[in-house]
Amino acid sequence: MSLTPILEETLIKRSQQKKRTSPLNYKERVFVLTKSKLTYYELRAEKRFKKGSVDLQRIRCVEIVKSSTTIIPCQNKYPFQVVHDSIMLYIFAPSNERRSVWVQNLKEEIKNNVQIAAKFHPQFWQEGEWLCCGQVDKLALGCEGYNLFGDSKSPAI
Ligand code: 4IP
Ligand code: ZN
Repeated sequence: MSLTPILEETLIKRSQQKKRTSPLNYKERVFVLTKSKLTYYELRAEKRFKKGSVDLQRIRCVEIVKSSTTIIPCQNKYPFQVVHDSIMLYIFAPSNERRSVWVQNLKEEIKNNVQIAAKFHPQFWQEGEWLCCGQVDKLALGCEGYNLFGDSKSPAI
């Protein structure tokens, strides 16, 4: 049952740059959300090859990325962030509507996580700084309070 996909869609991701030497690039991947994981696959010759996976329990924040003043160098222009451990996974949706669907569904699945962030960065980590607050430490504490269901489009009940 937990393997049944909640959402499945081809989106674009930015490389997570887990190592200092990791390249910065953007890849089209098939994302699959289940009750336990967010997994992404490369699609080649109509076959799926798993490239990575995030345990939902490890996610600390899911939110849209405010990017009105940023150039987005890939086709999809509606970014959202999935912060897991100390890693930022930036995913780009093709429309505001699809982004909202992903963000709302992910938030629903992580709402009982123990380690939800108290603060987050509303803009990108880019070229060695946080565009929101100018901090130059990738691990710097977020500069804005994080409310899992505090979004004005979906007020807390
Ligand atoms: C890779 O670049 C891909 O972008 C990987 O994404 C990404 O891993 C790697 O980041 C990055 O080095 P190359 O294909 O040019 O090698 P994908 O796994 O979707 O193919 P992530 O962790 O983002 O999946 P690092 O940080 O793992 O090196
Ligand atoms: Zn910030």
